[in-house]
Amino acid sequence: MRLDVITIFPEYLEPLNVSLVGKARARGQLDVRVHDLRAWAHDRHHTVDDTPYGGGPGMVMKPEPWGEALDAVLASSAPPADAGDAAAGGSGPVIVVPTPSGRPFTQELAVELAAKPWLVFTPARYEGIDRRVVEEYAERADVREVSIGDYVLAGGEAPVLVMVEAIARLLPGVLGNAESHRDDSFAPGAMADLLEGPVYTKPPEWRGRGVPDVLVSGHHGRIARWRRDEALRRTAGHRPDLIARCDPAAFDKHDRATLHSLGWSAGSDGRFGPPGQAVEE
Ligand code: JA5
Repeated sequence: MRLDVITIFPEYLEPLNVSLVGKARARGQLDVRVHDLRAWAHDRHHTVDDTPYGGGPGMVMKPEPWGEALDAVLASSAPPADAGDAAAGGSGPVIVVPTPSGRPFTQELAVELAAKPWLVFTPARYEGIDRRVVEEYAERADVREVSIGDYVLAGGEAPVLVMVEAIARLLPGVLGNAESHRDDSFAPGAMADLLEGPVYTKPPEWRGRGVPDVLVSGHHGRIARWRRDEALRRTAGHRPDLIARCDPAAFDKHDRATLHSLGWSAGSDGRFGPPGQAVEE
C-alpha cells in the first residue's frame, strides 16, 4: 500500500518511522511519502493561509498550494502493478481529509481503506482548507472527509497517525499473527459488538493482588464464559449504546442472565435496555 501525507508539519509524522508502521515500511509493505505543503507555496514566506471571506476569527488554508500539491502527488508514479485491479477499485488514490465535520472513522472504514492500494491524507491547520479544494478533487477522485471523534484538535496530523495505525495493522503480514484481529473490540467477527474485558499476566500475585482463579483453573469452557461475562459487564457499563443496538439473538441464555444481574431487561422488541442508573464497573 502507498500512503502520501501532505502537511505543513512533516516532522509531526515522524512516528510513522516507529513500531508497527515503521517496521512495515522497512519491510517494503508500506510506501509512505510525507510532503511539505510549503514546497508548493511560491511567495517569499511560503504563505499557506489567508483571512476568511465573510470575516471571523482565525485563518483559512489557501487553495492554490493544496491544488499544486495534490496535482503533483496524483500525477506521481503509479501504485504497484497489482494495486489498481478491479477488486481494489480504480487506479487513483482515495483522498482522506481529516475534519471534525467528517463521517466517523470506524473499524469498518479502516477495513475498507486497508483494501485500497493508495491513500492520500491532507491534514489541515488553522480553520481548515478552502472548501473549493474538496469540491475540485471530488470530481477526480474518491474524497472522504473523516472525523476520529467528537473533540477539537489544532490540526489533522494526529488523526492521520491514528488512521494510519488502524489501517496498517490490517494489512496482510503487518501484524505477526493473523488471529490477532479476530476478537479485537470493534473488529467485525466474534466479539464484534462487545468491548474486551480485562487481561492478566505473571506474576500470579502483584502488590497483594491476585489473578481471578478461573483464569488459572485450566477449564477452557469456564474461562470463555468468564471472559464473555466480563465483556458484557464492561460494555454495559462503558457503552450501553452497544448493548441496546445488539440483535437479541446474539445473546445466549447465560448472557441474558448476566445482563439481568446487571439490571438490564428485554423490552417488547426483545432488545435489552439499561437500568435506571449507570452500571458500575
Ligand atoms: C481538527 C484544522 O475528529 C477529530 C478531529 C479534529 C480535527 C480534525 S479531525 N481535523 C482538524 C483540522 O484542524 O483540520
